[in-house]
Order: sequence, then structure tokens, then C-alpha cells
Amino acid sequence: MSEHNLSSLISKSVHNDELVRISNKVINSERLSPQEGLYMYENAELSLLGALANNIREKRHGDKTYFNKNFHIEPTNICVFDCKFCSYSRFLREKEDYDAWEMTEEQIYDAIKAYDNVDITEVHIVGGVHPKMGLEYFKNLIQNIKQIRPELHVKAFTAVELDYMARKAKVSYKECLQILKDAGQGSLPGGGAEIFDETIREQICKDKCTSAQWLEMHEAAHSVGMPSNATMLYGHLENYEHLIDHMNRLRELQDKTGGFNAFIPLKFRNKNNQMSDIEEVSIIEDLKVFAMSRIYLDNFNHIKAYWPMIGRKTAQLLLSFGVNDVDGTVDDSTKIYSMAGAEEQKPVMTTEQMIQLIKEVGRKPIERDSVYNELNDYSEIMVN
Ligand code: V47
Ligand code: SF4
Repeated sequence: MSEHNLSSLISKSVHNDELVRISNKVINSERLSPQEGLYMYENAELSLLGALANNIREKRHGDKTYFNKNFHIEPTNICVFDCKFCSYSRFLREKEDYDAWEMTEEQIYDAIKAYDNVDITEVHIVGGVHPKMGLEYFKNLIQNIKQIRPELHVKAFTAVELDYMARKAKVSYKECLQILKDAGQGSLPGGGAEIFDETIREQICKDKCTSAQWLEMHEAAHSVGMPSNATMLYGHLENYEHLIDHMNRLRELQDKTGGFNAFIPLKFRNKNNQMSDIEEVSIIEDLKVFAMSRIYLDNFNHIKAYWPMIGRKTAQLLLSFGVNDVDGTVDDSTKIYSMAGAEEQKPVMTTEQMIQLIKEVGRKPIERDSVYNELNDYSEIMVN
């Protein structure tokens, strides 16, 4: 729909002058203030948020929906921290626990070699913060992975893992990242951001890196030439003000560095963790959160729905609510979400299934690399 038509439709159907005014700002690509963002969150119907977010997505990406061919390695779930929402971590003292794991270096290399003849461009490595695995260990690990498969993009380590590595090795964030970059690391995933508001962070993950440190780590990564993603954990103790505050801090950093590739809202899942008494939010909330992120984050090019956690059907629906990226084929089974009760208990999707998922909603499936160069256009490929 053209901007003019959308604007007149909104003027006719929305009977709230302030909402109409803010909507017109969005249509004219003007930045919303935190107050305007909050007003939209609190007052706009889902259909209005959806129409605006979809309009922005369409202007930026047309019919294209991106995915990449990747797999995950989670070296361990032993973690020194105790995030209340985490269903996955185990303390070192629980090592004998049946679901605690520690991969050996050989197992990690075998996992990489298992993809020798598989058409894959990225490995995503994240895990618990193991007290015995430090910067030196991970530097060697990355060097060896790059020797096995030089062209593979290594997206690795959340700011939480990196903060621990840097502190233990007594180096600055920048030095730590430069060492990993020189070893072959290409970018950072967006995990560990959770919610930046300090009062909420104190309640859900008080012992890991602070919000300021998370932002500082990503700023340092951008300064050494490593791009990154940003996540936001929603649907637990936070309110809309906290979500806007979170996105606002990211928007400010992105203005400064331009180093973020994608924003990924992550829905809190409540199985097997210390926050299981909190009910999961509805799909309406999911759609609202994604649409608002597309509307508010005017300097982020990509909004990603991570399908293993949100589920394939909701990921498809989100393509009409601002999302233009559905992450990867994830040929491996990541455990972070299945242990937390996510939709996908065994997140494996073939390229054909990915193409079908995207084409079913009338979009063009475009395979991308880790930094959003387009690799293959699958829109002409027929799938059953
Ligand atoms: O930081 C942990 C989240 C994140 C739960 O950058 C939970 O491309 C919901 O960040 N319910 C790690 N979420 C994973 C992550 C990620 C995933 C996919 C792609 C990218 C990327 C990044 O997982 C953690 C935390 O926010 N998480 N437990 C839970 N119960
Ligand atoms: Fe550890 Fe990450 Fe789980 Fe927190 S979310 S307990 S840092 S594995």
C-alpha cells in the first residue's frame, strides 16, 4: 500500500488524534521519541502496529526474506551465573547431573568436520560461562576451526561470555576482541542483553555483566570491525516502558557505531527454570513486540525472528509484522530453547523447508551470509 493510502486509511479508521499524528511520523520515516514509542505500545491496536511495521519492512526490503545456512555448537552448559530464566545452565558442582555437558576440543572439531560436504556458511558458538574455559582456550579453538574450514564465518560468544573472558585474562574488552578477531572470529551474536533496565536486570540476572558492560562490549566489537546482533528478552517481569528503554539504548549505540546487523526479540519461555510461575505471553504480545521493534529501531536494518524459539508458524506470521529475517536452517539441535519449553523440540529445518516457509507467505527466500550479503535467490525454486 502506498504511503498516501496508508495515511488516509489510518486517518479514517483510528479515532485518536495523537495516534494518527505518531503514525504519520512513522509513515514519513521520522524517528519516534521514547514517549511516542510508549504511547504507541500502550494505545495502538495490533492491526495499526502491524500495518506500520509492514510498511517499513516493505520499504526497506521489498519482498525479500533472508535466511542463512548455519549450525550451532554449544560447548558446555556449565555456567558460573544463575540467570533466573535460564533452563539450560548447570553449575560446575552439578557436573554429574545427567543433563550437564562439556564438549572436548576433539568433539567440537568433529562437529565442524561433520559438515565437511554440507553447504553451510556460519557456525554459531555460544554456551554457558565455564569457569575453566578462558580467552586462550577460545582463541585456539577458533584458530583450529578456521584451519579445518577457513571460509566458515564464526559468530561466537555473547557479551556475557566475553566479559568473563576479558576479566579473567586481565585485558580490556577491545584487546580481548582483537585477539579473537585475529584468531578468525567474524562477529558476535546478540545474547545476554536480556532487559537493560537495572531494576528488572537485578531480579532476573543480577550476577552477570551489567547493561552498561553489555553495551560497552558491543561498542568495542564494532570499533575493532566486528559487527554484532542485539537481543531483547520479553514477556516476563518487564513492562512496555522497559522495552522502549531497552530499544532506546540500542538505538543510541547504533547511531554512534552502525555496527549492529539485526535485532532479535526473544520470547521468555517458562519451562524448567526459576521463573516458571510466570505465564508466557500471548501471540498477540509477540506480534506487538516485533512490530514495535520494527517501528522504533529506525537505524536497524534487520529484524529477525529466531524460529527455533518462536516456532515456524509464528515466524511466518511475523513476516507481516516487521520481520525480514528468519535466521538459519539450524541443521543442528541447539538446546537453549528446547530445554526452556520452546515450540521446536528438535530445531532442524532443511533448505527446502525454509524456502517453503517463506514462499507460503508470498515472500522471496534469499540466502544471505552472516553480514547480509545476498548469496542465493531461491524464489524461482519449486518445492512441494
Ligand atoms: O541471552 C535463555 C535467551 C539468549 C531463555 O545473535 C531465553 O543471531 C527465552 O542470544 N526463554 C541466547 N529466552 C541466545 C541468543 C541468540 C539466539 C539466536 C540467534 C542469535 C543471534 C542470538 O537466549 C540469552 C537469553 O536471552 N534465553 N533462556 C528462556 N527461558
Ligand atoms: Fe549462564 Fe547464559 Fe544461562 Fe545466564 S543465560 S545462566 S549466563 S548460560
